[in-house]
Amino acid sequence: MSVATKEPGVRLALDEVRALARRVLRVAGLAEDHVEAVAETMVAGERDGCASHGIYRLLVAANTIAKGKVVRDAVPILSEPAKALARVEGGGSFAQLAFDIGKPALIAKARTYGIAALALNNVVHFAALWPEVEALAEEGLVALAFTPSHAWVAPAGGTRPVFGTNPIAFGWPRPAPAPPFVFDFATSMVARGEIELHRRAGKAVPEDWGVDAEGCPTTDPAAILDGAMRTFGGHKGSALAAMVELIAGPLIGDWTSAESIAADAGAGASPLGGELIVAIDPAGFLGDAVAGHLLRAEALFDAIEDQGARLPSARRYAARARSLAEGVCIPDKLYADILALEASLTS
Ligand code: NDP
Ligand code: PYC
Repeated sequence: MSVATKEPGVRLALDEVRALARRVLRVAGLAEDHVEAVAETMVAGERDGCASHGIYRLLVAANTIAKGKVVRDAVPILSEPAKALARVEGGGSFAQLAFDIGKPALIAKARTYGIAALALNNVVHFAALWPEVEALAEEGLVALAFTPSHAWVAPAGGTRPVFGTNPIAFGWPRPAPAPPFVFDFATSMVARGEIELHRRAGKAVPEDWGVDAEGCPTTDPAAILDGAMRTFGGHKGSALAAMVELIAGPLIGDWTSAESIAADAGAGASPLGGELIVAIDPAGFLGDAVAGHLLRAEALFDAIEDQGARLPSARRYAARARSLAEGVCIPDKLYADILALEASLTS
């Protein structure tokens, strides 16, 4: 669905993308440990062809920093609310370093207890969730991740924003050499970042993506950004969006999307709140029989692919292979905007 990849652009090696991201985040004033963690998530997005959560997010993160809506040097604090639970208090920082700090504890607890959960609290979230569930699946764990955002999305049957774009991500470990089975999608028709990219490119969007401020269907991305997005799958996506609000909001003592956007007070910064990540060790139920049962899962994947359908993340893994070999193409306008941002922050 990306619009940006079809535009004329500048080809960069991934190391050049990484260097650019680090430079901009540094001059924006982010502490070095956050610079590295945040840059990696943007490089991963760009590498995997996820334009709405790739290097474009430099503009979003820099705006959030400039608006004073992220703590640039917060030290995330890890704690253990219960044996199988870990929590990282992010202190208002971006979520990436908080996840990096909580991940080892989550993995260890899942291996000890069979199932464990990690809450990230008080973190600013602008990123995709697949890097996190993929990393856990690479450790042999089944993983789920959820986060609310800002209230931009109307419930099915309504026209006023209540929910965030509230992504749900899932990761399943597969025998080598297959990469993990991963899906990660917003519970809105598309991520908001995709609508922002259409607005930047001056392109209309499908009519079912959202409504304008009067509640009328529109194909104008700017009107939807001022109005309300729609959930995917009608009442089903709406219920899933509500679930994400609940389990990654009140359940972990953190904000709903409505509370996050109220605190933003029109600044246009990225959402502040929580994230819930659940990890399950297949050996908890299966013991020594894990390998046999994981092979049965392979039959399911074969049955999908054998009829010409593709697995979620297949496009992403193919993009990754291409990017590792050839680098990535950054749209001219985006590249110019990032360089202009860097220059403005440096002067
Ligand atoms: P998409 O609709 O682009 O894709 C969602 C998922 O569906 C991906 O796993 C994708 O795999 C898979 N998929 C797409 N088409 C097919 C197909 N034809 N067959 C099988 N699988 C398919 O995602 P969204 O726009 O909903 O979300 C994009 C990103 O935005 C997500 O990574 C999400 O985490 C992020 N986001 C983050 C938020 C936050 O608050 N932090 C809020 C909302 C979204 P593939 O990648 O291989 O195409
Ligand atoms: O694209 O909807 C989105 C989004 C919200 C926060 C991060 N990405």
